[in-house]
Amino acid sequence: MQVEKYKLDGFNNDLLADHKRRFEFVAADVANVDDVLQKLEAFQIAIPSWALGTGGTRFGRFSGGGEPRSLEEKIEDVGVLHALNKSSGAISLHIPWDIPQNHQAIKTLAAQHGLRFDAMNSNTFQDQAGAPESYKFGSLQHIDKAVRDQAIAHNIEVIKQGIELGSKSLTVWLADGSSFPGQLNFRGAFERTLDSLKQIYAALPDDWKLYLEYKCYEPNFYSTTVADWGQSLLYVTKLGPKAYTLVDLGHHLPNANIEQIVSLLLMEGRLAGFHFNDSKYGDDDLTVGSINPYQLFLIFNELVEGMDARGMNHATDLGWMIDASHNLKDPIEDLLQSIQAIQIAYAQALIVDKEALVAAQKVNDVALAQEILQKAYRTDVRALVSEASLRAGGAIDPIGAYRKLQVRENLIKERGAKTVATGL
Ligand code: LRH
Ligand code: MN
Ligand code: MN
Repeated sequence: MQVEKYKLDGFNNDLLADHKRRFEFVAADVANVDDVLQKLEAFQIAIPSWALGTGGTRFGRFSGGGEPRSLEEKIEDVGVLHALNKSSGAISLHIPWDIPQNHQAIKTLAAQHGLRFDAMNSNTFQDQAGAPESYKFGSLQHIDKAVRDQAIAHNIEVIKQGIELGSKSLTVWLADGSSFPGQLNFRGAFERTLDSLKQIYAALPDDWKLYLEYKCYEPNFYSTTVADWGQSLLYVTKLGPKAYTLVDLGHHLPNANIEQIVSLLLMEGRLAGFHFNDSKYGDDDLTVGSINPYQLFLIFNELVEGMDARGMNHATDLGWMIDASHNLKDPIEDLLQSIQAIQIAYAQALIVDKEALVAAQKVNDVALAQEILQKAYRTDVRALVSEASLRAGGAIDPIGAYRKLQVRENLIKERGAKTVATGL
């Protein structure tokens, strides 16, 4: 399934007059509009291969039709997303949910869709068929060296797969921990995990990064061996300059001040990047911006401020990825909504009057500082996001185009109504 350009152009033409009116209205109020548009165009967010099928819960999974049945079809789906919004130019693979058979062919297919391979994700939280050792009591932390060695070898294998595909980073997320007091010696678990991570780190090519993702709980319910940003930072500092802390928005205890965490990790030069999603209760993996868009804006406000302070390139110096998958929605529509929410928050952060904010902070004008942030947050920047997409060759309204062009209907025709994507 390809999004045909002439059909997309036709769709855009119908919306153009209305879009122009809305764009000019907001652009009149934005001093740095060209800069904002350029930055929005450059900003690409990777799509995880596991989000292209309908997500499930442990109580069931209700498959949608036309789900991708192979890695090739997942790449095609990300190609559809990217054709529609020109902002999804990368795919992130989870090994062994995705096992590339012919790396060159997979690379060529991705390139045909304008995609590159983002971070590779290893998986030592599920037992694999035929594997001699079990991860029931952990992987890199395991008391038994044979289990640790198997998990280390798996991570090194994932790096090798990534090298073949042109990826430049490995994301390690560990389910390791304990579910009952007394089960684990915390210090022992930390030391063994660090030792295992050191062996993986030693196999990283020079131009690669290791992203260590933290999560406060689940699947373990008493302790997690990389539970929060402090613990991740401790590991990565001990590992070396190629190791960074990855922030998944759903991996914090309720009400955590994620924007402050982001600011300090950036300050230390240890922020790897993000797994974007939203949540109300736990690691809900809901559509980005669907529950707390103000928090997302505040995070982007810290990102823009902190990256500019360090002279970083917004588009390329951190890893940007979605980690959401849903049970009820069409996965492609869900991802289009997530990308748009990220772009909105980013655009709003770009239009914050930074000089005025610094001046307000200097004189402790608390009310004014809040006004300055909220002025940006309350600006309807959707026409800026649409304009960036249009200029890059995408749709003014990606979800509208997806529906009008009947993409899902076509995918069902091609793949069948009862397909089940591989993955979580
Ligand atoms: C863990 C996690 C991690 C995994 C993904 C499937 O909750 O966020 O990033 O790789 O989910
Ligand atoms: Mn994640
Ligand atoms: Mn998660």
